Amino acid sequence: MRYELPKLNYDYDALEPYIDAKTMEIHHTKHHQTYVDKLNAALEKYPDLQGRPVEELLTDLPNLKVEEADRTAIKNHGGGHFNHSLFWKYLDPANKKDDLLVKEITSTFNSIDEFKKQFSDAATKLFGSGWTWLARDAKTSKLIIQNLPNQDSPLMTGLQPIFGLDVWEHAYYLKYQNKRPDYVQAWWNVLKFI
Ligand code: MN3
Repeated sequence: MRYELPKLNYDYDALEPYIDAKTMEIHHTKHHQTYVDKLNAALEKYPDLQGRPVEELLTDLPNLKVEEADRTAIKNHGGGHFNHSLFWKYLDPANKKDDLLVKEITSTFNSIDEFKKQFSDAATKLFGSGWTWLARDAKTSKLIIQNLPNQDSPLMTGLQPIFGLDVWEHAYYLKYQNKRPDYVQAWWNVLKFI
């Protein structure tokens, strides 16, 4: 089974003016497609791994019986495929507020505003390319804000991702150029969960 680019439930211009249609189209059809293609290519030698959910590959990454160069490719492109699939899902304009999550965030970070401040701060300070995540520690079930480089996923660190913000320049440069903080602030308007 080959991995496929997931369809979006909304149009590329649905997140305007916060995320522009051109960025959405390139991000989905070029960047995400490339992660999918390269993940498929990395697994060509390993038919037994091809049908596995990408979450499993990432969680199990250190134990996969693969060559080291292929492990790196699975990490980068499997991570890219998984992270972006999640990213599109929670930007769906049809999403409803998740009251339970709002409650949990409020009790962990004191208020939604304080949470947004800490998350935005982390996303703004992340050096280079990567993602800022809200994740859950499976052992303590605590919520954590986590910065990770490249296409690393919280799954690789034993955490369960809830949502993340892509701060690679390809996610915002067309509209926001070097102004990452403006993109981070705009993104809260299209995240419908909280
Ligand atoms: Mn991206």
